[in-house]
Amino acid sequence: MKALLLIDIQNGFCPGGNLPVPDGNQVVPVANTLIDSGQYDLIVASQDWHPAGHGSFASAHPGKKPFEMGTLSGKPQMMWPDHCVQGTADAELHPDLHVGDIDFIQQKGQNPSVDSYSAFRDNDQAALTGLAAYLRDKGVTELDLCGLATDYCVKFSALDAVDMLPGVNVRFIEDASRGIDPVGVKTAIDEMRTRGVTVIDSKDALA
Ligand code: VGL
Ligand code: ZN
Repeated sequence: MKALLLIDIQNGFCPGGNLPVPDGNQVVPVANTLIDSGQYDLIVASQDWHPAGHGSFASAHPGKKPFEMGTLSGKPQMMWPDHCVQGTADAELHPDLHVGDIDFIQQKGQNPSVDSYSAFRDNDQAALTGLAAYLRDKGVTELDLCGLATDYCVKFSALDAVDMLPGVNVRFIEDASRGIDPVGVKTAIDEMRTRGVTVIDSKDALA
């Protein structure tokens, strides 16, 4: 059972959004090719889905500016611009993404007092989203993932997939992903590789 996991391909992370990833929109045609390829038995997307005033927003911390470090529930936390607020256009999946072929959407980041980069669990690892159980129940043995942003939500989701889905072959599709910071992207890819994630391009996934 082979699954594709599309991470946070949302307006908010594309140019024009509130937390734009450079060239984030360029993952959409590649993701669509993967969706349409017939290679996958199951297609899942994650959706960053914050309440207004979420604790990861700089605006919730007087004196803090976006992209500074701050704290949230006593732990270091990157201060983000307000983004992907529930029910806003910023939180919608990209309008060109072939959403009609997505089997399940896993929302995350609803708890205002903890961030959730991973589609599998909150950053403090206390609360699970349920995605690991869902994929296990479906009998997934191979998981390809891609999307936005490589150095945050894609990386943390890939590492959690390795940890929480023992025996599942996890692959990161590099050309179907974009990151926030070029140095962070390089480090993230090295870390994924070291932890057992296979790094591929979409042509490898389609072969
Ligand atoms: C993300 C920062 C904050 C992501 C989500 O999708 O990579 N990054 N929220
Ligand atoms: Zn977020």
